Amino acid sequence: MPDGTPTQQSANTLEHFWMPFTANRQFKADPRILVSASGMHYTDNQGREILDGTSGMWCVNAGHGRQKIVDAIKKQAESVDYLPAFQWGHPGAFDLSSKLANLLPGDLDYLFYGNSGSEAVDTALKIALAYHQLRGESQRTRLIGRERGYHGVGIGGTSVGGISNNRKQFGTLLPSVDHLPHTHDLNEMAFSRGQPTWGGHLADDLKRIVALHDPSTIAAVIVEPVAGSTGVLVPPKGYLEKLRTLCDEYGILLIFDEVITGFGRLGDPFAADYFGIVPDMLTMAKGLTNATVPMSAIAVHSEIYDTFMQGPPNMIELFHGYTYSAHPLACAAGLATIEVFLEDDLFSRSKDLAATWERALHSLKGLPNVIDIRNIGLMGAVELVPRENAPTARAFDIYLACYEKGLLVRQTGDVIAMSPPLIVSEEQINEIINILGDCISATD
Ligand code: PXG
Repeated sequence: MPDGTPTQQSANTLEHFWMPFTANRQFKADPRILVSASGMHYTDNQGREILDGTSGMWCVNAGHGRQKIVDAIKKQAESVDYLPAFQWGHPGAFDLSSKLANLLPGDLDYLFYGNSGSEAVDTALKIALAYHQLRGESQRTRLIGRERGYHGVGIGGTSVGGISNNRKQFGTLLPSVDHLPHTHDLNEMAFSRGQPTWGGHLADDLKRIVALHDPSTIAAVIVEPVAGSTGVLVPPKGYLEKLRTLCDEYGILLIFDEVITGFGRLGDPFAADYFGIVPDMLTMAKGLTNATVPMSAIAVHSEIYDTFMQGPPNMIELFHGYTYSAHPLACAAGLATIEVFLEDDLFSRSKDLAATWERALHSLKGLPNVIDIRNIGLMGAVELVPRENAPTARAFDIYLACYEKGLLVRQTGDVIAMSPPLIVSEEQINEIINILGDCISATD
């Protein structure tokens, strides 16, 4: 309506919400509406319980409706709801930063905040460019991502990302970007358990990129330690180690995008701990607040922070930030999330469950159309043969069938991906795998 008054007709329609990364018309013809969540389960608007096999979207790592986090958010909203993020501080922001610095490996001691993984990635890329400029190497402007990488939907993250559907609608994107090859090869690594033994040499492709562009033009390499969105691509043995060595050799910053792998997904606070490799910057989001309040963070090496702290002390050092950077509600949620993780030993829980998860997942080998199963920590994926002339349709049908049977999984391409909350029980792992197995068997 021109005057903005909702009509009777539109009040209850699904029409006006333009849903993200969703086939809007298909969804609105047959909607799936979730109305509440607790622990390991959602409840839909028909009153059915849905077992959460994906922690929402890789983010509700401590399980739904954690009272301590809810209470902390409430308390914060009642004391300071908001304050200017630039030139003002509140205790929660400093407290959360100190706690994260303690939790993070190596000298990743300084935290900058955004509200989403996408903002964290674009922030990290901008910090990389500014860092080199401050050091007198302003020609280092090239950013290296990886095929099948997902780094959110900002213009920077889309540019370094390696998913063609996410790129093709948006023109040329950033100009100075190149991509490493992805690390997945079904001929060499199908049904690997944990890290594949083949493929470490693929990191050497960075030498080719460096030879083409010259190292003096490259600012940063960004990778997900384990690629999540494109279907749990586990890094081959030796791959991340080699990337670290090459980046050091060429003066290139290494950024780990831990938006999915952070906060206990692999059985350590971060994948950097799990693999024993410390990047120069690390992005996190999702599990940071158990997904209750949007928040992301970029952890930087102290040497990077110190490089920015050289000019006159009254000058702003980094012309970057968001209205909601370190939002008080998000900081309260982040602090309470860390407490819940420590109280319930959730940072290491994936390690305890990884063998059970791996065994259960790989029991699906041999089911119709299954061409790969892969896992690490509490992440797992089952890849299916695409239907002729209908790529992704089989996995989508399986995804819908799982929902009908009360299980939430993720579908990406012809892959079903899973990442249950870290509070999952062994019985629930079996339930997830049994439902998924039944749905795979029942789908043509
Ligand atoms: N980096 C990584 C590694 C991610 O996985 C982002 C950045 C962007 O985060 P935001 O908060 O801007 O969405 C992500 C997000 C899926 C799925 O099903 C994955 C993500 C988001 C939505 C769905 O795989 N990852």
